[in-house]
Amino acid sequence: MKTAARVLVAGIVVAAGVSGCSSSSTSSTSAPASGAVVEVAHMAFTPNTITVAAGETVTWKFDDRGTPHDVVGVGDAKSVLHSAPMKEGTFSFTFTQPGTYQYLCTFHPDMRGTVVVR
Ligand SMILES: [Cu+2]
Repeated sequence: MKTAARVLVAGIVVAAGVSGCSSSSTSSTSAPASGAVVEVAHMAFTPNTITVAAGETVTWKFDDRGTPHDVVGVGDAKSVLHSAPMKEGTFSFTFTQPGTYQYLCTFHPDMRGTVVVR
């Protein structure tokens, strides 16, 4: 628990894998360091829906044992949110406009996720 706070300060949330803690209470954080991480593994985006503040960066962390995935916006989001296919590594996108952004993996269209920007 206290380790999580320390990791947030360091800004390396990716390495910690924020599995246990809900990120919904961090919206008032003044630091611009990105805290929103979506894990791309086991044929799914986790968490499936993530809420961030406008100006915040979401990082997708790809690690699905050699299975390629991507992050492509649905509808209007398609022109802005578009990662390369990745088997591992990270893709980051900074959301500046409030709204609801739905996205999917073009390899596996059943893999879907949502980013809510306030
Ligand atoms: Cu996929």
